[in-house]
Amino acid sequence: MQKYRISGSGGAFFTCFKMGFLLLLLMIVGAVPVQAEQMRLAITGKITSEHGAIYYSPGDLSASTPTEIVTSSPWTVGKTRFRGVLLRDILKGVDARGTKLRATAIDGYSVEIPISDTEKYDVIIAYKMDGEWLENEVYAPFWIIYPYDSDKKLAQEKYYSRSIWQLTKLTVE
Ligand SMILES: Nc1nc2c(c(=O)[nH]1)N[C@H]1C(S)=C(S)[C@@H](COP(=O)(O)O)O[C@H]1N2
Ligand SMILES: [Mo]
Repeated sequence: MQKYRISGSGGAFFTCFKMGFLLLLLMIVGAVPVQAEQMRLAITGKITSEHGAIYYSPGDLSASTPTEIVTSSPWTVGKTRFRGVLLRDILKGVDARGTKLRATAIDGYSVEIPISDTEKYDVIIAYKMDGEWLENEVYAPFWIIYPYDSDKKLAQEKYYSRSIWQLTKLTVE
């Protein structure tokens, strides 16, 4: 009867262990670029860009002049401090020539935003909330915020529905 080769099976065990470790490492390394890719805002459509789109990470936007909106909202308790960049300034920066924006989020949600909103109100693309970067898998990377408390008209469904979180794409139309 053949005996089990203890050292052999031990070797197999360690090979398996090492392979598992390698696989785990590959999964982690592989996941990073995918996430980083998702964590950007692409602006496309009627803009001036050599490559058809302009990309901004939260870090990129935080280098621009910030605007803060302290407001209550349907999603937060009490007053929340949102920090971001004025949407009208971002549109000016990409030389947007259109009348509306098609905004799209990671979760598949999509909504149309008239560009006139950005002229009437200080709408921001927020990247921080109460001093913290927007949390991954909840609102990150960006969230369109209106100053809801500043005008009674803004505290309604029409503007809440335009307050798209997990925003990753704006198409100027
Ligand atoms: N990414 C994303 N943003 C979104 C939504 C959504 O499902 N996904 N819902 C929108 C709608 S329709 C409204 S009215 C408000 C409020 O959504 P809630 O009532 O589900 O919080 O968020 C808006 N922003
Ligand atoms: Mo809604």
